[in-house]
This record gives sequence, structure tokens and C-alpha cells, in this order.
Amino acid sequence: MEHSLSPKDFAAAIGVSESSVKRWADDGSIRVSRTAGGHRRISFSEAFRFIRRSGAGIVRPELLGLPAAGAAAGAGPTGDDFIVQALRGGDLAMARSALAGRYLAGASIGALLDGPMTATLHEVGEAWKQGPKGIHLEHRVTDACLHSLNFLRSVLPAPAADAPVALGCAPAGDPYQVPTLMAAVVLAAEGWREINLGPNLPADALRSAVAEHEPRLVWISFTAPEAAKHAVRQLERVETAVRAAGAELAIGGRSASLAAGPGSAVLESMQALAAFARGLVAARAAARR
Ligand code: B12
Repeated sequence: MEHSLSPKDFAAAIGVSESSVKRWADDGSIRVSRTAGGHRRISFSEAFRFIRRSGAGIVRPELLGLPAAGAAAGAGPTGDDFIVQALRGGDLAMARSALAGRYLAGASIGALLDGPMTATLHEVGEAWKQGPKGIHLEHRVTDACLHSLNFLRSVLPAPAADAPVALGCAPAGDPYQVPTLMAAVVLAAEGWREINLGPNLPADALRSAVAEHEPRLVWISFTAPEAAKHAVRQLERVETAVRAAGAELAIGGRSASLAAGPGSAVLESMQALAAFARGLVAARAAARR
């Protein structure tokens, strides 16, 4: 079940009176649901949407699932460094809190993922060469990234009923979980209904998902070089299925150029993916006018 707050706790979280929150609920500024007993409840995702939109301050972040020290440090002037340290130390609560604190203070999800989260993973990728300690660090940091990404994903606003669908994966033989989940979170933040099929997805399974869900956008993230080279043979058929569904294909990742054919564009970053997705939405809106 989704986490939710009473008006009293939400008021305490942002340092306003409970009656203000009830007034905002009644005039529609905050969407509430009702318990069986008729009491108002505010979902975490609605609380996050309201705070980010209104610029409300956060007085008691722990009520939003964010340890106070992390939320404040993440939003402060050395926020990037704090996020890197929390992820590197495998401190799940601090990491999610620092990232969410920055997001609530107005940072874009794409910038946070391309910035401190990717920087941490790249740095850890060098530590791996130093032996078992580096390898265990690699696994621990991956877990902290997955935890933080799933937390952000759970507090983003639910997509609109008519939101476009995006689906994506990493290809067969590619075990990398983080970049494809990043793509899902970025697209969710853009208002898309995202379906992340995760790592190691056979091309046939991707084609079947495209036929079933009729997405507007399909992403594939390539990290493992061998898997990317193997995917070259499959990608053409995937592209045909994607175009037949009226969708666009967005590919990226450090080995994407090994998989890309002459006709496929490689996007460099999560911020580029967000811009691409916005472009598709704008093009559709223009076509309807
Ligand atoms: C975590 C990790 C692992 C974990 C993965 C765990 C998991 N469950 O996900 C495990 C332990 C499995 C692993 C295994 C291996 N790994 Co490894 N791994 C990493 C590490 C540290 C992080 C990978 C990651 O998640 N990166 C985060 C992503 C977000 O960063 P990014 O790829 O740069 O993505 C950015 C852009 O490319 C773009 N992007 C990415 N995808 C997409 C998709 C779309 C649609 C778009 C638009 C954009 C986009 O946006 C991102 C953000 O800016 C990297 C280091 C690194 N430099 O990435 C090494 C790294 C990839 N691994 C490497 C190696 C050598 C291995 C192993 C061979 C040995 C080992 N380390 O144990 C095995 C091989 C596994 C295999 N079958 O291929 C090398 C690869 C070198 C090469 N030849 O390419 C790296 C680079 C480390 C290094 N510096 O040597 N690894």
C-alpha cells in the first residue's frame, strides 16, 4: 500500500497549521483520499508534488520518510558531495533522503542521476580493479542506487490516465540494473507511464511487450560490451517492431555505439532522454492542434 499522511502530520512536516492543509485539501490544491472512517489522507507522492510545486519548506523531513540530516545536507551547497558519500558508504536512508531533499528543493531527476549517482558508480568502477574489497563495494553501491531510485519512483506523482506509455530494458546478457531503472524513473518524472523490464531481456520478450503495451517510447540501455555486440543482430527486428507500433526507440549506455545501426540515434544521458520524451509529447500535442 502507498505511504500516506494525515493532514496533521503533513502540516507538521512543512511547518504550517493543520487548518491550512485542510483548506488546501478542500479547495483542491492538495489531492486527498478518504479512509473508511472519512478522514483525509495525503499520499507521499501527492505530498512531494505539492512541496516541489509550492516551494514549501520542510521542517520535519522524517515524517516524509527522510532522515533529517540527509534531507538538509542533500539540499545544501555541498549536496552532490553528500549524495556521493552516502551512496558510497551504502547508507540507504541518507542516500534516498539526500536525493529526495534535492528533488524537493527543485533539482531535476535527470540532473541528479547523471550527476552524483553516475559519478559514484563510475568511481566505484575503478575501485573494482583493486580486488575483493572493490568488488564488494561495487555490489553495495549498486544496492544503494537501486534503493534510492525505487524510493524516488515511489514518491513521483502517479501518471495521468491518458499518459503515454514507455517501456524498456537492458538486453539479453547484460546484467546492469541501474541504467534501465534510471531511465524508468526519469520518464516517470516526465509524467510517462513507465514499464521497466529490467536487465537481461531477450529480444523476443521485448517485441512481445511492445505488441502488448503499445508504447510511444521504447528505451534500451547497453552497458555490457559483449551483449551489445550480440544485440546488433536483434536490434533491427526490434526497431521494426517498435516502428510498427508507432513508437520511437531511444538507445543509450556506455556500449550503445556497439549495438547501434547507422539509422539509430544514441542518446548520451538521462537528461537527453528526458528532453527526447518531452519532444515526443510536444510533437503529439502540436499534431492534435
Ligand atoms: C555496478 C557494476 C557492475 C555490477 C552490476 C550490478 C547490477 N546488478 O547492476 C556487476 C558486479 C554485475 C558488474 C559485473 C561486471 N563488470 Co561492471 N561495472 C559496474 C559499474 C561500477 C557501474 C555500472 C552502472 O550501473 N553504471 C551507471 C550508469 C548509469 O552509468 P553509464 O553506463 O555511464 O550511463 C550513463 C549514460 O551512458 C546514459 N545511459 C545509460 N543507459 C542509457 C539508456 C538510455 C535509453 C539513455 C538515453 C541513456 C543511457 O545515462 C547514464 C547516466 O548519465 C561500472 C562502472 C561504470 N563506469 O559504469 C562497471 C563496469 C561497467 N564493469 C566492468 C567490468 C569489467 C565488469 C566485469 C567484467 C567484471 C566485474 N567488475 O566483476 C563484470 C561483467 C558483467 C557482464 N556480464 O558483462 C567495466 C566494463 C569495461 C568495458 N570493457 O566496457 C566497468 C566500466 C568498470 C571499469 N571501469 O572497468 N559490474
